Amino acid sequence: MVKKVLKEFKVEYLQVLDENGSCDEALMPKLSNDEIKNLYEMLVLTRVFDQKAFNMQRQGRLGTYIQFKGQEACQVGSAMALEDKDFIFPMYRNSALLIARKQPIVQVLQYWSGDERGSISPQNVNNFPIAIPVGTQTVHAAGAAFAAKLQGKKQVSAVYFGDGATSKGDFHEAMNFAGVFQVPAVFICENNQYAISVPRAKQTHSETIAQKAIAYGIEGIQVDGMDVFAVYKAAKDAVDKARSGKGPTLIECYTYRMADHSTSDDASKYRTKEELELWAKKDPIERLEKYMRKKGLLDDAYKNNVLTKSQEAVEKAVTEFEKLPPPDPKDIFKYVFAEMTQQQKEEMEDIFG
Ligand SMILES: Cc1ncc(C[n+]2csc(CCOP(=O)(O)OP(=O)(O)O)c2C)c(N)n1
Repeated sequence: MVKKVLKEFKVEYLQVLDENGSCDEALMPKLSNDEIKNLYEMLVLTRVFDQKAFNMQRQGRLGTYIQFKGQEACQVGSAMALEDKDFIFPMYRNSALLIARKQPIVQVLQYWSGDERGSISPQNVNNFPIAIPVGTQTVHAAGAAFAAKLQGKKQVSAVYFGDGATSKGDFHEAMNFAGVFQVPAVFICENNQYAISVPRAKQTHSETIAQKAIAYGIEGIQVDGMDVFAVYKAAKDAVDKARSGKGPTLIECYTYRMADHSTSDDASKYRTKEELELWAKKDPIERLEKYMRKKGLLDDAYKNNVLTKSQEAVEKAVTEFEKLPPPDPKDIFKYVFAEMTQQQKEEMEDIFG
């Protein structure tokens, strides 16, 4: 009997910056001091936004809101690796990604108040609307990437999803399609350890999410998702690879949701304070601050200035948002399909005359 040894299901793990802010210089991606500062400023801005949006929901000034606290580096780091012309396919936890991709904060607030106008992408930036159904955006991204390939356009599709989404059929179909047709797509899984209350260990028996790529003949890598340099490096490599026609990549960002699943959840019912404290030590912003302080890129004055400026920018957007006229309720019918069905037209007529 001939025994064949299959390649081990192992994938690379990448960390550049550790919890103490010490950097592995050999792995450090090429970033200027200004680019490092831009990353830091975006991390702070998005965290300030997240807290403000949460507070507004509690005050009844915003609809259901999904926090991303803890996951900023996954979204900000990967956004920086993309060009404006590239496509992003965000999920509900991606407000930080949208802000980093030039979606005005006013519009992100509009989205979370149920105003469809919040989903309109700025000119010259290809931001798709947020997907609420888990995993559906993965197939959209594979399709858009295929279209770009057929049209000979050097555009990359980046799609974002959680660990839970990797149990969906959509994920399988998208990964399979992307592998077969070698489309220019980057699959970014923010493995935040939970799908609402379902812990990752009950979600999949795979040791890593990244290794799922092997089954589709795609390259997979696991990165420290609390390390903005590691995320940026893996994303940049994957985006460059996709753009040069060398196919898709799956990046698993190993991270943690430091907030509840949503404003309708209470995570203390299914995870411990100790666990949260353990992950808080890995905080992406504090880690980068430590590094920047050592490098002479950050002092207290700069840090306070970044915080104040971020608060001002968010407050300005909130004021603007709250002055906007409410959306037309007919929009509920108008944007489900490209054109309204007869039934929708009748329902709209019944309600609004
Ligand atoms: C198709 C579909 N099924 C179920 C839900 C309900 N639901 C909302 S969020 C969620 C968990 C998703 O977890 P994960 O993919 O890990 O992303 P995370 O929320 O942790 O970022 C579920 C099951 C949904 N939105 N869509």
